[in-house]
Amino acid sequence: VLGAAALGLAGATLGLGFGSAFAQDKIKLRLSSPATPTDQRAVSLTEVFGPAVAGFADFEPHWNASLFKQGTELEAIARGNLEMSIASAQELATIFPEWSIFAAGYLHRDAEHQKKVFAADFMDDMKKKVEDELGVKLLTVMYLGRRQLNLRVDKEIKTPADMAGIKLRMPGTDAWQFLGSALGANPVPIAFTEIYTALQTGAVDGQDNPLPSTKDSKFYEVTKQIVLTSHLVDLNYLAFSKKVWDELTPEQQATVQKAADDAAELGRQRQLKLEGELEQFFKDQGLKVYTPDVDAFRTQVQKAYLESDISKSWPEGMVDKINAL
Ligand code: KDO
Repeated sequence: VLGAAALGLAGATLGLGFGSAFAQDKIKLRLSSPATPTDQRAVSLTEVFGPAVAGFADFEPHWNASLFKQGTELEAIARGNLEMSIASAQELATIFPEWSIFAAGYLHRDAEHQKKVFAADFMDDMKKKVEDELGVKLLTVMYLGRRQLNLRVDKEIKTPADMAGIKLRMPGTDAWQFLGSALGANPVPIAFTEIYTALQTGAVDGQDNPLPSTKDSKFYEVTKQIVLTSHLVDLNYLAFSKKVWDELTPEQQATVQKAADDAAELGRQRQLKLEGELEQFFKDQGLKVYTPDVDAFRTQVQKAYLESDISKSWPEGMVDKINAL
């Protein structure tokens, strides 16, 4: 038998426990996400998170929803079939309705506000419930960006009234569909990976995503205009299996936590930079890019939430606490 000693790989020389000198003893951290590998959240996780945990874990990301379909990842983690995902508040809201508060249009102001909200004391009970009841630990908040309307129709959009009859692709959960209706459109549920074809074939009249995603997934090739509604300052949570977390040593937990925060910060800075640069890119591609009557959109969207059953699931006083941060 060709032992480790024969190869000159005594564990002690590596400063590790004997067994842990071998890759197969590392923890496997599979992440599944519909994000493309060139999305800044993906790039920063690959460049920062993976190397930072490499001493004890193999980070194995699967992009383009190649391991699990969009929206099924949290359940996969809960069942022990997956270790990580880039979860949305809308996905959490399918299980814990109160999370729809973070899916509401015109609530978060910007990337810094998202960070403050995620770190606030009033989040503790909500996070703990997700850990205890779903077995998912939310490590950090990731910035996706300001969602803008991106349409294949020419019609100028000034107010929500102009959205009447527009088939707007939105992701497939109630919280997303509600936002589409609140914007005045007819929302159509379609997975992220199917958007390009849906736009190309005319199955929908438009989609909404932050500018970096619209560039990255080349939606500009099959659309004519971008309407800068900034209707949702969108976020994701880096979700981690609580079972795996509990098996880590305190040092490893600290390493994972720091790696997650560092990756999120780098992704946030890169995404913000791209958002600032991309307007010109789309104009150069021949798209119209303009700002509508944002106050009209904000007023209609906020009113829709406050008058709906959705807001009844929100913890008492939380909107005020969020606004006060
Ligand atoms: C989308 O499906 O439009 C969306 O932007 C929703 C987000 O929550 C996020 O999951 C994102 O897709 C994917 O990561 C792909 O970028």
